[in-house]
Amino acid sequence: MATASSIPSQELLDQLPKHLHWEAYNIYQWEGFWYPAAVIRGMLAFRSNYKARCDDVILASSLKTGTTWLKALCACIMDYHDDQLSSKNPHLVVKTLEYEFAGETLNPDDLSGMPSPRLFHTHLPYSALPESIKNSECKIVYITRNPSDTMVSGWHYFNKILRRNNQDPYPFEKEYNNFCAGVHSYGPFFDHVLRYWSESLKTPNKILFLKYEELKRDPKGQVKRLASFLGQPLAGEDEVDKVIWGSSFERLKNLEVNKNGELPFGNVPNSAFFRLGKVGDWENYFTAEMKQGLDEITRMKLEGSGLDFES
Ligand code: PAP
Repeated sequence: MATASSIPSQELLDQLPKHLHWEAYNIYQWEGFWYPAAVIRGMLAFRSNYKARCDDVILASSLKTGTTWLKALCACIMDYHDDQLSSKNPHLVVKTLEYEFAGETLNPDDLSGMPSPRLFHTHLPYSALPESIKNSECKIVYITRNPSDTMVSGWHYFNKILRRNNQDPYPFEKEYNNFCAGVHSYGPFFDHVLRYWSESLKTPNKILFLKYEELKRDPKGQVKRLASFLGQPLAGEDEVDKVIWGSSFERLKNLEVNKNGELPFGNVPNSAFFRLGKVGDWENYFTAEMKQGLDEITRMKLEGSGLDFES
């Protein structure tokens, strides 16, 4: 198996466009998207080693758009009688593949020995997925969120994990500018979203496109849609309600397992994934000019795509 430790070399990384993320570490532009070095290494190992099965389910998202929620929802739907979420953070129940490959915690035997259907996640853009995921019959579920709330959520998250020792918060305006310029981990946000959107229009039986705000507004309708897409239609309203409660922010945030401890990859506190869980928090942070600016970028980027966001 190609390991993630040495490829690409630091020498090669040094030739790429780079940006100092949050005064903490470099992110590099690779094939149009920005990543930390470890993620590039994990992505390359993932691409050369992952063999999709036709019944795999791959969840996909850019950062802070509802990943934790989608992992929990799918774990509830696909593992209905075994509530793993009560004792494990959703990110340990459904692993993010490029992180696993970066940490070399997955080997071919682990992967090939897993029973079907396998459920995984990736933050990678569509263009960076392994060919076997694109070409097999496996399913992809993508979740996105309005860009203003995504940006605010990311600012809180990185303050929590990168500014730990009573440091001042990272300037909000700087993060806003980076987000608008597309220079952030797994960015540009709009390129990430639009490619999955257009692929979902071309192959709706392969890619389901979900929005955080729609899940909030119509959880029953969206959960039924998700379960049917996964080939696991829920038997009745009770089952739908159980999935909604089992994966809910209110439940997960208050579980001991999510109040304490850290994830192994990046030493991220489990609690960092559960902050507010609402639509529209941007209003508490954006100036009128900021909202107007990001709305204008959103309008230009989405023009003609048929995609829109609620905020
Ligand atoms: P990730 O990409 O790093 O995995 P992700 O889960 O996409 O993060 O985003 C975290 C956001 O989802 C947080 O939003 P906030 O900062 O605006 O509060 C988090 O609170 C929210 N979140 C986590 N779990 C749930 C859930 N079960 N239901 C609704 N929102 C959730």
